[in-house]
Amino acid sequence: MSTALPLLRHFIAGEFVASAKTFANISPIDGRQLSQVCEADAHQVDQAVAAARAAQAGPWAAYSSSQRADMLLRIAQGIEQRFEEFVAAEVADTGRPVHQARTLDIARAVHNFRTFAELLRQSGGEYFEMRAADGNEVFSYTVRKPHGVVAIISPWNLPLLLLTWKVAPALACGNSVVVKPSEDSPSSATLLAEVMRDAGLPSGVFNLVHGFGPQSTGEFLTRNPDVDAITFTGETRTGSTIMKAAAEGVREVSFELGGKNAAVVFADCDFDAAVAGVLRSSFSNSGQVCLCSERVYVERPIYERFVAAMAAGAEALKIGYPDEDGVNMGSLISHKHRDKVLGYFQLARDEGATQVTGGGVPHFGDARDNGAYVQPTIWTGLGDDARCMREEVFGPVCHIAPFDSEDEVVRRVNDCAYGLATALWTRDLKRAHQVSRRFHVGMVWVNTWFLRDLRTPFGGARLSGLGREGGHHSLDFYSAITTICVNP
Ligand code: NAD
Ligand code: 6OD
Repeated sequence: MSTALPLLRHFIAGEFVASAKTFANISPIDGRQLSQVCEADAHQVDQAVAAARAAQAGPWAAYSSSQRADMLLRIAQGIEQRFEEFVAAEVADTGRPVHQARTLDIARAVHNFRTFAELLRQSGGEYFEMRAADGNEVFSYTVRKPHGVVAIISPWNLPLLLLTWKVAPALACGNSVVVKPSEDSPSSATLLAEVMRDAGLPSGVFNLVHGFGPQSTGEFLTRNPDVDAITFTGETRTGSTIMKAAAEGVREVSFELGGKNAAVVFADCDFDAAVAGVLRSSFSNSGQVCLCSERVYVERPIYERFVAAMAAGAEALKIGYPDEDGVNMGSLISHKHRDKVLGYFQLARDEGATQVTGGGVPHFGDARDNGAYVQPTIWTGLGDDARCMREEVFGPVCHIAPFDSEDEVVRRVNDCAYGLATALWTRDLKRAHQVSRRFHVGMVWVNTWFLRDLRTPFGGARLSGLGREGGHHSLDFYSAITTICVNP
């Protein structure tokens, strides 16, 4: 007896609606089809934007900032109440270990709503006094207003975490949103729409449209002239395309894009902590985190020992089913992405890399052989100009190279088109402070990685992005500020 697959629908003006056109959502765990997903056409995208516009100017505009903060807390609570459903949805779509979905992805989604509720309550305007030419004491102050309709386009690598990181501050500032999650991870966003409805968010404030990017839902959304601001996380090339669309109408944009991040390990580091840290920063989420370290530079006196320890650590990582005991790594997001990663494995060999470990596809002898797995992989021996040293792979892979001086490693790290993050491992904190500010990146970690206080600014330099979100930087992006000058 065959069971009908779930149909994931759009959420427009407070209703779940279907499309004539659909596509298959395939789990990368074992190649099983999870659901059929609707693909929004241009008309449905326009309806979502119109619903967002009407709700923003209507019922949502009547909410005070304190009422909006209460709403964010209800949404956080709604996710918590269905926590395990969100975990299951995220795991099935992406293949990540269950413990990661619990402790990082879904936990952070809850935290995103709570943090921006709190920030909203604490945020205020600016106030200045000056004496005018006639001797009068005039004062100026600022007020924040929503932009109106914000389009949020998100990737598949940390689906709910990255989506809610933008939805929470956008709603906090009084905007309505139209969100388009990645076609490769549509499930948790659909659950989020149910949570929004059940939390009592006015219809039309949160709209969800599923589909692809070019010549599909994503492009229709960015081209809609009634969208006031666009926030996007994804590939640099896509960001560039979206920027062209946003130029029409001079719309606000915020971009979190690709990276080719470095880890720098000085000889005075806590060796075991550095090995554990770089294993994490290279292989977490199967290397599919924009902040992952694909270039590792190690000071020469500890280079050979470090490479050996990394190889042993990578070989000890357990790849498997998301709910297996002790599993460290799941699958990649899709077979298409695996083909891209395997293409880089081959390119590295062609470019003359020494493959220290990995480089292939694990064999399981069960349904996982239909999944999208690759081995954690370490290369050495590539020159800094190799394509594998310059292009983002976005898989569980790093290249380890030796260095001899601080100036040399700063120059090599900065010789990169991207500028997202660098991780530094040293016991010398004076040096850490001095070196950190020399990197042309948005974020430097010292003796840690991916530790994020949501109040801090987040974003990239160069091809890694435009603008900053996080804390009041998010409130700044998601609101328009008016200055009012009063001569009393
Ligand atoms: P992607 O750019 O292919 O897709 C991201 C989203 O954009 C998807 O929803 C997709 O459907 C949509 N899209 C694609 N083309 C579009 C178009 N022409 N118009 C409108 N929408 C379009 O990226 P991806 O493969 O989903 O994600 C991986 C990339 O994201 C990596 O490069 C990674 O570094 C980057 N990333 C960056 C950050 C960061 O914070 N800087 C965070 C996560 C991921
Ligand atoms: O921690 C965050 O809020 C954030 N934006 C992380 C980005 C991870 C990239 O894959």
